[in-house]
Amino acid sequence: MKDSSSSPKDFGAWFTDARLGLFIHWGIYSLLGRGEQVLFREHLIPSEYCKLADEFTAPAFDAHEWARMAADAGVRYMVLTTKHHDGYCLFDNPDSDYTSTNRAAGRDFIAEYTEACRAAGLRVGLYYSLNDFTWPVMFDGEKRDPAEFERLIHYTHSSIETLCSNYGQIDILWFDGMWPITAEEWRSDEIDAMIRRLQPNVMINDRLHDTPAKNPDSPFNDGRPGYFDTSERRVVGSPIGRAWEGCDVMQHRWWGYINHEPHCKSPAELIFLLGDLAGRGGNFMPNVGPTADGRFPDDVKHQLEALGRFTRKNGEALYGTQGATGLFECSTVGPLTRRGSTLYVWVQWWQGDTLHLCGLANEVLSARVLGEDFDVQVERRGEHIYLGGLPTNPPDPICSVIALELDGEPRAYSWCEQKLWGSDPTVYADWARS
Ligand code: JFZ
Repeated sequence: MKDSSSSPKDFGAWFTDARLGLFIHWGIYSLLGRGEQVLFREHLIPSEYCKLADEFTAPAFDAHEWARMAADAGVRYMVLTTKHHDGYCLFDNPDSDYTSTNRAAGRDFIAEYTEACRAAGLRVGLYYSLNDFTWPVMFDGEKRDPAEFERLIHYTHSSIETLCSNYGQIDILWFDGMWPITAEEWRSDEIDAMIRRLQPNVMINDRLHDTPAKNPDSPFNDGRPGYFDTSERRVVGSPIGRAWEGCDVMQHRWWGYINHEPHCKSPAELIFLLGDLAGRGGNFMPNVGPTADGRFPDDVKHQLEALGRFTRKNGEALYGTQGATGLFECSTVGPLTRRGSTLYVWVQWWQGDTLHLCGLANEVLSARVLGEDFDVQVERRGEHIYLGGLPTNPPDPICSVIALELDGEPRAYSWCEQKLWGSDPTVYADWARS
């Protein structure tokens, strides 16, 4: 896939165009079925926990099957854990023997994963946790043992250099686990410079560097392209023009495999999250916690199949669009995305044979329901637009998208340009007197 970041203005354009990724948390913790943080939260004995590496053989792991299911779901990039907080490496790390190549599995899972992503036309993302529970000095702090602390920092730099050198083009580096060490102690700016030397076009998330408040001068915070914000399990949008991504679990709480998960997100919840994020100009990256033997749980397969049905029918309203929900917040039917003079209305709450919109100042030249072939009548009465000729019941049980071809870029009436319940209540006074 040609990299579109040939010039600074295009840097990372593929990322915001992609809109849908897939996060995968997989490791020896999957054997226990109690999530990815079980070692730390259940205070297991690390020297005992590490022996799981001699049971983790993943006989059913097939990276091409993972990539196929993701691509069929309409996913454009994947991010797989290369090492989580527990320190187990899913790649051939010459600085550690606690790896999938040196222990029972005897395989370089990251090599297989990156090759399968590219074969499926997916962008390659790698998650790396800076902190590592196999290094007690992480908790002691530098003062207790400066030499050991420096060895941890060197190990971290060297491991990231291995990932950036030995696995071809990497499109996303998703860092995590800065706590309890600071970006200055990790020497994050040196890590950044090394990454940019080896992978100049990679997108780096917001957990390698300090926040703008802590360090306004860091590469991440000076507005240069190649970075994105991560909003986790809550939708906190970033300023227009800043790449950002909301990630969330497809099950209920944990990112790693759970033996008995009574509440997996429904297809509707996932599609509503996708629309909410896309409508705000963000990406959505739902997460899978595969079983220890390497399979996606059946619930996840059903969720991915539902995402695939939706993206095949409505991809035009998702990929390469900009958020438009904030354009005029009086839409009661669902989020909005836009591309040029086309406005996409993601109708989550169907209104019947006529749909009413208010606040859009454009002339609507035509309207169509994506994936359907019936005609939609358009009528304007003052500030109100009525789309008629629709079926009484929604064409899609979860979300039906209506594309409005406009006389130009979508624009709102002045009274609804501000945020709803906005700063100037007088804009509503004439309406209240009508
Ligand atoms: C971290 C990990 O601890 C977790 O296991 C998982 O890998 C997740 C993707 O990342 O958890 C976080 C990190 C940051 C926030 C919340 C959970 N945060 O900033 O709100």
